Amino acid sequence: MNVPRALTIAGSAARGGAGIQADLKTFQEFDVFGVSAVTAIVARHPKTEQRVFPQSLEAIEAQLVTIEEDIGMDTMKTGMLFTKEIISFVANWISQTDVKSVVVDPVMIGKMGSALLKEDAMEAMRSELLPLATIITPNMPEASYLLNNMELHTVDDLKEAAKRLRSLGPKYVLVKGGRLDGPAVDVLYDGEQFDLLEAPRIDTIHTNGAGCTYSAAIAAGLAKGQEVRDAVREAKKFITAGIRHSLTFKQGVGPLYHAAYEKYGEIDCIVTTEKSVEPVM
Ligand code: PXL
Repeated sequence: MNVPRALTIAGSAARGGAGIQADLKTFQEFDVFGVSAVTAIVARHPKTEQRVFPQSLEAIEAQLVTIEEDIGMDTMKTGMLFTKEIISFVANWISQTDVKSVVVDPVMIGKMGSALLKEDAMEAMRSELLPLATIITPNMPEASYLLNNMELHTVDDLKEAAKRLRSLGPKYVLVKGGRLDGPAVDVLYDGEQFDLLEAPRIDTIHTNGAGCTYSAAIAAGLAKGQEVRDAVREAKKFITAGIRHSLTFKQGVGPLYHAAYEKYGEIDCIVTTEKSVEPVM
């Protein structure tokens, strides 16, 4: 028997709500077989205060070769890559595979405050990884950093950011408006059309892993053969349900609940479409 397969190359989040753990839980919810390559372990040591434990390129390569030889993949996503060396290595590996689609979540800072991308890695992300992406999924701070600190406040700003990010090479750009005032409006852009995906704002701070889960849900849809636009719409509903029913355990920002979409059903998400009007040259 066979089911669609999805690979995540990302960090391990010991708290269980984000990173590799979020990705694999999400793949499972969509009945997609998940495989993983861990780039770094995120957990805080009580004495040394160290929060990120990167893996060697050798360990990352071993995981990727094992997956390629034994399982294969229909689609893949990247999450926390941490260093420019890991980004270059992963970008080079992707360009030599025949994977059908690549979701790049340009992870930079975790909701628990850990720096998940080194400052000197931004350029490698921009020039080596983004051009290989079928879709990139930055939140507002990530979009801003990628665009040299562009100010983002309104949906129109997100649309402008999506246009500029698309000129860096990805086929689709999804700029997520989780930090807007008012409803959570995300902007999807493919060079011709903007889709605005609007979900009600849920009043909670417990959204750890929302970004990882969103991009993993998109990857799961793509693994199953969905079009990008359809995969994004379903993923938006999936994370909105997960945030609405987010979990609170002992301390810190709680994770969203990956089983919520399946368990509690659909959440309304309004999609509006606008053609992009380019100035005539
Ligand atoms: O949500 C961003 C994120 C991504 N990857 C890893 C993380 C986090 C946040 O905690 O730990 C590994």
